[in-house]
Amino acid sequence: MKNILVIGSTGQIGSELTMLLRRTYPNGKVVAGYIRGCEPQGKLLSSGPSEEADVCNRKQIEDIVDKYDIDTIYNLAALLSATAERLPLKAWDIQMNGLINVLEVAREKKCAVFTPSSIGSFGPSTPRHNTPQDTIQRPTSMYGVTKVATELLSDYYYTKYGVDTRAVRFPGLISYTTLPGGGTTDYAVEIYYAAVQGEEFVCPIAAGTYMDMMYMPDALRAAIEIMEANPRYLKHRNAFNIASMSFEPEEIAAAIRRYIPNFRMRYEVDPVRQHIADSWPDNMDDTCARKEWGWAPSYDLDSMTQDMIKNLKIKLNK
Ligand code: AKB
Repeated sequence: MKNILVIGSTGQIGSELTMLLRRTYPNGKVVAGYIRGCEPQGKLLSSGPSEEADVCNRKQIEDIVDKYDIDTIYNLAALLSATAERLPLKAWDIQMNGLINVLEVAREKKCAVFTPSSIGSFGPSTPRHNTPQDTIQRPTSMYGVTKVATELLSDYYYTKYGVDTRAVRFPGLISYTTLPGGGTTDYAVEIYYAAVQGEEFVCPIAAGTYMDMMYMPDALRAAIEIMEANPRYLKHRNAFNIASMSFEPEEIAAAIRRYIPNFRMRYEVDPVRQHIADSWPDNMDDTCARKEWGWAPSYDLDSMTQDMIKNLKIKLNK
Protein backbone atom coordinates (compact mmCIF):
# COMPACT_ATOMS: atom_id res chain seq x y z
CA MET A 1 0.00 0.00 0.00
CA LYS A 2 1.14 3.52 -0.74
CA ASN A 3 -0.26 6.84 0.46
CA ILE A 4 0.78 9.54 -1.96
CA LEU A 5 0.50 13.31 -2.14
CA VAL A 6 0.70 14.82 -5.62
CA ILE A 7 1.57 18.52 -5.40
CA GLY A 8 0.47 20.20 -8.65
CA SER A 9 -2.15 17.54 -9.44
CA THR A 10 -4.09 19.71 -11.89
CA GLY A 11 -1.11 20.50 -14.15
CA GLN A 12 -0.05 18.79 -17.38
CA ILE A 13 1.72 15.87 -15.65
CA GLY A 14 -0.23 15.87 -12.38
CA SER A 15 -3.69 15.51 -13.88
CA GLU A 16 -2.71 12.22 -15.55
CA LEU A 17 -0.19 10.97 -12.98
CA THR A 18 -2.69 11.29 -10.11
CA MET A 19 -5.22 9.15 -12.00
CA LEU A 20 -2.59 6.55 -12.91
CA LEU A 21 -1.33 6.39 -9.31
CA ARG A 22 -4.91 5.81 -8.11
CA ARG A 23 -5.24 2.92 -10.56
CA THR A 24 -1.79 1.55 -9.66
CA TYR A 25 -2.33 1.67 -5.88
CA PRO A 26 -6.06 1.03 -5.44
CA ASN A 27 -5.62 0.20 -1.75
CA GLY A 28 -3.71 3.38 -0.97
CA LYS A 29 -4.75 7.00 -0.76
CA VAL A 30 -3.61 9.30 -3.56
CA VAL A 31 -4.27 12.92 -2.58
CA ALA A 32 -4.66 15.46 -5.38
CA GLY A 33 -2.89 18.57 -4.09
CA TYR A 34 -3.91 21.84 -5.76
CA ILE A 35 -3.57 25.60 -5.38
CA ARG A 36 -6.51 27.98 -5.19
CA GLY A 37 -7.81 28.76 -8.65
CA CYS A 38 -6.64 25.38 -10.01
CA GLU A 39 -9.05 23.07 -8.19
CA PRO A 40 -9.47 19.51 -9.51
CA GLN A 41 -12.56 18.86 -11.64
CA GLY A 42 -14.42 15.82 -12.99
CA LYS A 43 -12.82 12.39 -12.46
CA LEU A 44 -9.75 13.85 -10.75
CA LEU A 45 -12.06 15.29 -8.12
CA SER A 46 -14.45 12.36 -7.78
CA SER A 47 -11.96 9.47 -7.84
CA GLY A 48 -10.10 10.28 -4.60
CA PRO A 49 -9.26 12.84 -1.93
CA SER A 50 -8.05 16.33 -2.79
CA GLU A 51 -6.54 19.03 -0.59
CA GLU A 52 -5.21 22.54 -1.02
CA ALA A 53 -1.42 22.02 -1.09
CA ASP A 54 0.53 25.15 -1.90
CA VAL A 55 4.18 24.10 -2.13
CA CYS A 56 5.13 27.47 -0.59
CA ASN A 57 3.08 26.67 2.53
CA ARG A 58 5.04 24.13 4.60
CA LYS A 59 2.33 23.79 7.26
CA GLN A 60 -0.25 22.85 4.62
CA ILE A 61 2.02 20.09 3.25
CA GLU A 62 2.83 18.85 6.76
CA ASP A 63 -0.87 18.68 7.76
CA ILE A 64 -1.76 16.65 4.65
CA VAL A 65 1.15 14.25 5.26
CA ASP A 66 -0.11 13.72 8.83
CA LYS A 67 -3.79 13.47 7.91
CA TYR A 68 -3.33 10.82 5.21
CA ASP A 69 -0.21 9.12 6.60
CA ILE A 70 1.60 10.01 3.36
CA ASP A 71 4.76 8.03 2.52
CA THR A 72 5.54 9.41 -0.96
CA ILE A 73 5.35 12.97 -2.35
CA TYR A 74 5.31 13.75 -6.07
CA ASN A 75 6.32 17.42 -6.14
CA LEU A 76 5.26 18.70 -9.58
CA ALA A 77 4.87 22.39 -8.75
CA ALA A 78 6.90 24.47 -11.22
CA LEU A 79 6.81 27.37 -13.65
CA LEU A 80 7.98 26.12 -17.06
CA SER A 81 10.95 27.61 -18.87
CA ALA A 82 9.46 30.51 -20.85
CA THR A 83 7.22 31.63 -17.97
CA ALA A 84 10.15 31.37 -15.56
CA GLU A 85 12.09 33.83 -17.77
CA ARG A 86 9.21 36.31 -17.34
CA LEU A 87 8.79 35.67 -13.61
CA PRO A 88 12.23 34.56 -12.36
CA LEU A 89 11.67 35.36 -8.67
CA LYS A 90 8.33 33.56 -8.62
CA ALA A 91 10.00 30.58 -10.31
CA TRP A 92 12.71 30.61 -7.65
CA ASP A 93 10.11 30.79 -4.89
CA ILE A 94 8.04 27.86 -6.19
CA GLN A 95 10.90 25.68 -7.39
CA MET A 96 13.44 26.30 -4.60
CA ASN A 97 11.65 27.53 -1.48
CA GLY A 98 8.84 25.12 -2.33
CA LEU A 99 11.31 22.26 -2.69
CA ILE A 100 12.91 23.02 0.69
CA ASN A 101 9.43 22.84 2.25
CA VAL A 102 8.79 19.44 0.67
CA LEU A 103 12.22 18.06 1.58
CA GLU A 104 11.98 19.30 5.17
CA VAL A 105 8.55 17.69 5.61
CA ALA A 106 9.90 14.51 3.98
CA ARG A 107 12.90 14.49 6.33
CA GLU A 108 10.71 14.87 9.43
CA LYS A 109 7.97 12.47 8.34
CA LYS A 110 10.16 9.96 6.45
CA CYS A 111 8.56 10.34 3.00
CA ALA A 112 10.09 9.46 -0.36
CA VAL A 113 10.16 12.39 -2.82
CA PHE A 114 10.02 12.68 -6.61
CA THR A 115 10.76 16.19 -7.94
CA PRO A 116 11.32 16.08 -11.70
CA SER A 117 14.28 17.66 -13.41
CA SER A 118 14.36 18.39 -17.14
CA ILE A 119 16.42 18.77 -20.29
CA GLY A 120 16.34 22.39 -19.07
CA SER A 121 18.98 21.52 -16.46
CA PHE A 122 21.57 21.56 -19.27
CA GLY A 123 23.11 24.59 -20.96
CA PRO A 124 25.11 25.71 -23.98
CA SER A 125 28.37 24.20 -22.68
CA THR A 126 26.77 20.74 -22.25
CA PRO A 127 27.66 18.21 -24.98
CA ARG A 128 24.70 18.49 -27.40
CA HIS A 129 24.58 14.99 -28.83
CA ASN A 130 24.10 11.90 -26.71
CA THR A 131 24.29 14.12 -23.65
CA PRO A 132 25.79 11.91 -20.91
CA GLN A 133 24.17 11.26 -17.53
CA ASP A 134 27.03 12.98 -15.70
CA THR A 135 28.19 16.06 -17.57
CA ILE A 136 28.49 19.84 -17.53
CA GLN A 137 25.29 21.52 -16.26
CA ARG A 138 25.59 25.29 -16.64
CA PRO A 139 22.06 26.33 -17.76
CA THR A 140 21.41 29.93 -18.78
CA SER A 141 17.68 30.08 -18.00
CA MET A 142 16.14 30.59 -14.54
CA TYR A 143 14.18 27.37 -15.07
CA GLY A 144 17.45 25.54 -15.68
CA VAL A 145 19.14 27.11 -12.66
CA THR A 146 16.29 25.89 -10.45
CA LYS A 147 16.37 22.42 -12.03
CA VAL A 148 20.10 21.92 -11.41
CA ALA A 149 19.63 23.18 -7.85
CA THR A 150 16.69 20.77 -7.47
CA GLU A 151 18.92 17.87 -8.47
CA LEU A 152 21.69 18.94 -6.09
CA LEU A 153 19.41 19.65 -3.15
CA SER A 154 17.54 16.38 -3.62
CA ASP A 155 20.83 14.45 -3.65
CA TYR A 156 21.97 16.43 -0.60
CA TYR A 157 18.89 15.40 1.39
CA TYR A 158 19.53 11.79 0.39
CA THR A 159 23.22 11.70 1.37
CA LYS A 160 22.91 13.92 4.46
CA TYR A 161 19.56 12.80 5.89
CA GLY A 162 18.70 9.57 4.06
CA VAL A 163 15.56 11.04 2.45
CA ASP A 164 14.63 8.71 -0.41
CA THR A 165 14.75 11.24 -3.26
CA ARG A 166 14.72 10.04 -6.87
CA ALA A 167 13.87 11.69 -10.18
CA VAL A 168 14.19 11.80 -13.94
CA ARG A 169 15.12 14.56 -16.37
CA PHE A 170 11.96 14.87 -18.42
CA PRO A 171 12.14 15.75 -22.10
CA GLY A 172 9.35 17.95 -23.54
CA LEU A 173 6.14 16.10 -22.73
CA ILE A 174 3.36 15.59 -25.25
CA SER A 175 -0.21 14.75 -24.23
CA TYR A 176 -3.82 15.30 -25.27
CA THR A 177 -5.37 15.54 -21.79
CA THR A 178 -4.08 18.76 -20.18
CA LEU A 179 -2.22 21.50 -22.04
CA PRO A 180 1.24 22.44 -20.75
CA GLY A 181 1.68 26.24 -20.74
CA GLY A 182 4.75 28.43 -20.61
CA GLY A 183 7.25 25.83 -21.80
CA THR A 184 9.74 25.89 -24.66
CA THR A 185 8.59 22.49 -25.93
CA ASP A 186 4.84 23.37 -25.86
CA TYR A 187 4.85 23.75 -29.65
CA ALA A 188 5.02 19.97 -29.98
CA VAL A 189 1.62 19.72 -28.26
CA GLU A 190 0.01 22.77 -29.89
CA ILE A 191 0.94 21.55 -33.37
CA TYR A 192 -1.40 18.53 -32.97
CA TYR A 193 -4.33 20.70 -31.82
CA ALA A 194 -3.88 22.94 -34.90
CA ALA A 195 -3.58 19.96 -37.25
CA VAL A 196 -6.71 18.20 -35.92
CA GLN A 197 -8.71 21.47 -36.05
CA GLY A 198 -7.66 21.99 -39.67
CA GLU A 199 -5.73 25.16 -38.83
CA GLU A 200 -2.36 26.38 -40.06
CA PHE A 201 0.23 26.05 -37.28
CA VAL A 202 2.48 29.03 -36.54
CA CYS A 203 5.64 27.47 -35.15
CA PRO A 204 7.58 29.49 -32.52
CA ILE A 205 10.68 27.27 -32.78
CA ALA A 206 12.99 27.46 -35.81
CA ALA A 207 13.37 24.63 -38.32
CA GLY A 208 16.33 22.43 -37.47
CA THR A 209 16.01 22.84 -33.68
CA TYR A 210 16.19 19.37 -32.16
CA MET A 211 14.96 18.68 -28.63
CA ASP A 212 14.21 15.48 -26.71
CA MET A 213 10.48 14.79 -26.50
CA MET A 214 8.37 12.07 -24.89
CA TYR A 215 4.77 10.88 -25.03
CA MET A 216 2.98 11.24 -21.69
CA PRO A 217 2.26 7.51 -21.09
CA ASP A 218 6.01 6.81 -21.15
CA ALA A 219 6.73 9.78 -18.85
CA LEU A 220 4.10 8.66 -16.32
CA ARG A 221 5.45 5.13 -16.32
CA ALA A 222 8.97 6.47 -15.73
CA ALA A 223 7.77 8.54 -12.75
CA ILE A 224 6.27 5.44 -11.13
CA GLU A 225 9.03 2.98 -12.11
CA ILE A 226 11.86 5.11 -10.70
CA MET A 227 10.06 5.28 -7.33
CA GLU A 228 9.50 1.50 -7.41
CA ALA A 229 13.10 0.70 -8.45
CA ASN A 230 15.26 -1.45 -6.18
CA PRO A 231 17.54 1.09 -4.43
CA ARG A 232 20.36 -1.46 -4.35
CA TYR A 233 20.93 -0.96 -8.11
CA LEU A 234 20.70 2.86 -8.14
CA LYS A 235 24.10 4.46 -8.60
CA HIS A 236 22.38 7.76 -9.48
CA ARG A 237 19.29 9.35 -7.99
CA ASN A 238 18.71 12.97 -9.01
CA ALA A 239 18.13 12.84 -11.80
CA PHE A 240 18.19 10.22 -14.59
CA ASN A 241 18.30 11.10 -18.28
CA ILE A 242 15.34 9.39 -19.96
CA ALA A 243 14.80 9.54 -23.71
CA SER A 244 12.48 8.21 -26.37
CA MET A 245 12.56 10.53 -29.40
CA SER A 246 14.20 13.71 -30.60
CA PHE A 247 12.87 15.75 -33.52
CA GLU A 248 12.82 19.23 -35.06
CA PRO A 249 9.67 21.05 -36.28
CA GLU A 250 9.88 19.81 -39.91
CA GLU A 251 9.99 16.20 -38.71
CA ILE A 252 6.92 16.41 -36.49
CA ALA A 253 5.07 18.27 -39.28
CA ALA A 254 5.98 15.46 -41.72
CA ALA A 255 4.80 12.83 -39.20
CA ILE A 256 1.44 14.64 -38.93
CA ARG A 257 1.11 14.91 -42.75
CA ARG A 258 1.18 11.12 -43.00
CA TYR A 259 -2.30 11.21 -41.36
CA ILE A 260 -3.46 14.77 -42.22
CA PRO A 261 -1.91 15.39 -45.67
CA ASN A 262 -3.07 19.01 -46.06
CA PHE A 263 -1.57 20.15 -42.72
CA ARG A 264 0.21 23.51 -43.10
CA MET A 265 2.89 25.14 -40.95
CA ARG A 266 4.78 28.41 -41.10
CA TYR A 267 7.33 29.97 -38.75
CA GLU A 268 7.18 33.00 -36.45
CA VAL A 269 10.12 32.31 -34.17
CA ASP A 270 9.75 33.45 -30.55
CA PRO A 271 13.22 34.76 -29.55
CA VAL A 272 12.84 33.87 -25.87
CA ARG A 273 11.84 30.25 -26.53
CA GLN A 274 14.39 29.89 -29.34
CA HIS A 275 17.20 31.15 -27.12
CA ILE A 276 16.26 28.56 -24.48
CA ALA A 277 15.88 25.76 -27.05
CA ASP A 278 19.30 26.55 -28.54
CA SER A 279 20.88 26.05 -25.12
CA TRP A 280 19.35 22.58 -24.61
CA PRO A 281 20.71 19.23 -25.85
CA ASP A 282 19.63 17.71 -29.16
CA ASN A 283 19.32 14.26 -27.60
CA MET A 284 20.21 12.65 -24.29
CA ASP A 285 21.93 9.34 -23.56
CA ASP A 286 19.69 7.37 -21.16
CA THR A 287 21.96 4.32 -20.71
CA CYS A 288 22.15 4.74 -16.90
CA ALA A 289 18.34 4.70 -16.53
CA ARG A 290 18.17 1.59 -18.74
CA LYS A 291 20.88 -0.19 -16.74
CA GLU A 292 20.02 0.90 -13.20
CA TRP A 293 16.22 0.49 -13.23
CA GLY A 294 15.26 -1.00 -16.58
CA TRP A 295 13.90 2.13 -18.27
CA ALA A 296 12.62 1.58 -21.83
CA PRO A 297 10.22 3.83 -23.78
CA SER A 298 7.29 2.41 -25.76
CA TYR A 299 6.42 5.27 -28.14
CA ASP A 300 8.27 6.76 -31.09
CA LEU A 301 7.27 9.79 -33.18
CA ASP A 302 4.98 7.82 -35.48
CA SER A 303 3.12 5.78 -32.83
CA MET A 304 2.71 8.93 -30.69
CA THR A 305 1.38 10.90 -33.68
CA GLN A 306 -1.20 8.23 -34.48
CA ASP A 307 -2.39 8.12 -30.87
CA MET A 308 -2.43 11.93 -30.43
CA ILE A 309 -4.48 12.45 -33.59
CA LYS A 310 -6.92 9.64 -32.76
CA ASN A 311 -7.54 10.97 -29.23
CA LEU A 312 -7.67 14.66 -30.16
CA LYS A 313 -10.28 13.90 -32.82
CA ILE A 314 -12.44 12.39 -30.07
CA LYS A 315 -11.71 15.20 -27.60
CA LEU A 316 -12.33 18.01 -30.11
CA ASN A 317 -15.27 16.27 -31.88
CA LYS A 318 -13.48 16.31 -35.26
C1 AKB B 1 9.70 23.34 -20.89
O1 AKB B 1 9.70 23.43 -22.13
O2 AKB B 1 9.94 24.29 -20.14
C2 AKB B 1 9.43 21.99 -20.28
C3 AKB B 1 10.69 21.22 -20.08
C4 AKB B 1 11.38 20.63 -21.22
O3 AKB B 1 11.13 21.06 -18.99
N1 AKB B 1 8.52 21.25 -21.10
